[in-house]
Amino acid sequence: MSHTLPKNFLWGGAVAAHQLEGAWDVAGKGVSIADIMTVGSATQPRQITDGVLPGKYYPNHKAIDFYDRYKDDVKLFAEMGFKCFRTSIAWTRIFPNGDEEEPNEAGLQFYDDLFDECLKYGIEPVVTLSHFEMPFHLVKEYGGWRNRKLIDFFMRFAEVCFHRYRNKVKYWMTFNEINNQTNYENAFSLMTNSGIMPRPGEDAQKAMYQAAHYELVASAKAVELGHTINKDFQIGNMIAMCPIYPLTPQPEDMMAAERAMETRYWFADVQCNGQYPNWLEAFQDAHHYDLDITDEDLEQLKRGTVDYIGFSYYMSFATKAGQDTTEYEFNENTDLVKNPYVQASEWGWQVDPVGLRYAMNWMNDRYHLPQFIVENGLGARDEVTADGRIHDAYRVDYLRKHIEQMKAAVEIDGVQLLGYTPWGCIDLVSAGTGQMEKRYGFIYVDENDQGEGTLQRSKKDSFYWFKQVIATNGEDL
Ligand code: P53
Repeated sequence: MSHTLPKNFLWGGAVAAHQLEGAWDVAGKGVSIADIMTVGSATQPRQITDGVLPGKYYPNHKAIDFYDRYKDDVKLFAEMGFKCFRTSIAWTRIFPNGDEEEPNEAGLQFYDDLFDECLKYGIEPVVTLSHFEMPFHLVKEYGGWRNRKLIDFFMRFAEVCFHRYRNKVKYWMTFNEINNQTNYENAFSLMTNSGIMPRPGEDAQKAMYQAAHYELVASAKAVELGHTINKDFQIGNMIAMCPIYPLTPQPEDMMAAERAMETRYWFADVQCNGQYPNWLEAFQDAHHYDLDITDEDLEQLKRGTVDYIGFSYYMSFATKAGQDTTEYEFNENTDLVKNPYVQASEWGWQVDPVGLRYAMNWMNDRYHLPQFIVENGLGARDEVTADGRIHDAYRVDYLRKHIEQMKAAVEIDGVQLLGYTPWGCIDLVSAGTGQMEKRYGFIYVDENDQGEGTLQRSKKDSFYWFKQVIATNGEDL
């Protein structure tokens, strides 16, 4: 067992197209679901509007204008010593409405240029196909992922991307945080994962299970197809990993936490093991859901298991048993409780570095696959001091503690880990709130929640710290 991180460990940073590119209607790009979400705050959810309405502020339209500034930004990533850069391909740059036959060449060219710019510095692109930014047209015309046709539209997009970038991109992921929709009562989760706005009287939980099934079939198809286009492709899933602890050692609490974990992570069971877990089949039968799941689909799931598990890790959750101690049905909207042993951020995210090591071990025991931490970080307010610097010791503290636990998981527990890409390596638009001032970056961007500012980039203290971490392969924290 290695007692250090592997030599070729992929240090880097992570972003998603819609959160930083801007240029939302440039060069043929279509309207995505991110383009119809307004700005919110820690207490005020983002509004999801029916199209782009006049008089509303949509922060993703401009974002940080990475589309025009990517050369300068990639240069800063190179200066930090990045070995890889995780981003997504905006589906609407390639297929503006999602149901076209032919892709948009200008969109394809943009990612060719971006990937070339990364490769010039020896930075390997790590690419998510679908990261909360599907074409809005597919929501309006087809009902989003409620509709089996979405599998074909997604596959057209995936095939074009795999083929076009087959010699530039080796590491891929299919759907970002596919399991966030466990919280099917949350409008944001259902929209970002599945393009679903619940209809009056609709059973949102059932709609979620149907949509997730189609996405899982599409994910498996993409894995299988990708390997025929380039056998060296490494194609992963992407899970939002928030381990769920029992609030007390009371057996019923333990059982509630167990079922909560099953409910939040069965998506990974399907993608890694190639089949639905037994409890879920029983659950869906008990609810008389009668979903459209064919034998052919189930065969497809078996043929498209992933090469690695990509996951985000920000926080842990806790739960306790409710009245129902037979079924233990977990409703993420109502069944989470505060953990008294950890502190939460201003946005209520419970900071728990040990939870990262726990989660890595949990997944390792369950899936026996390499892992890739493709998001981790602290959303916080930063202050530019009189000397023009940003002293973000709190961010360094957060990342250091998580890297320590990550190293323990690798060096002591034997987890195979491909890399570590902290989220929002350059400040960008928050997915959850649409804010700029919930910042994650090593690089500060001068822009506020209303989109005002010069967009100028500056290096925070954490920039120099992370550079040293990479240079010493995680030895000097
Ligand atoms: P923001 C919820 C729980 C965990 C991760 O999130 C989540 C979410 C959705 O908000 O999202 C991931 O920007 C996601 C990124 C996102 C990042 O975490 O809400 O993959 O797109 O920006 C951080 O602070």
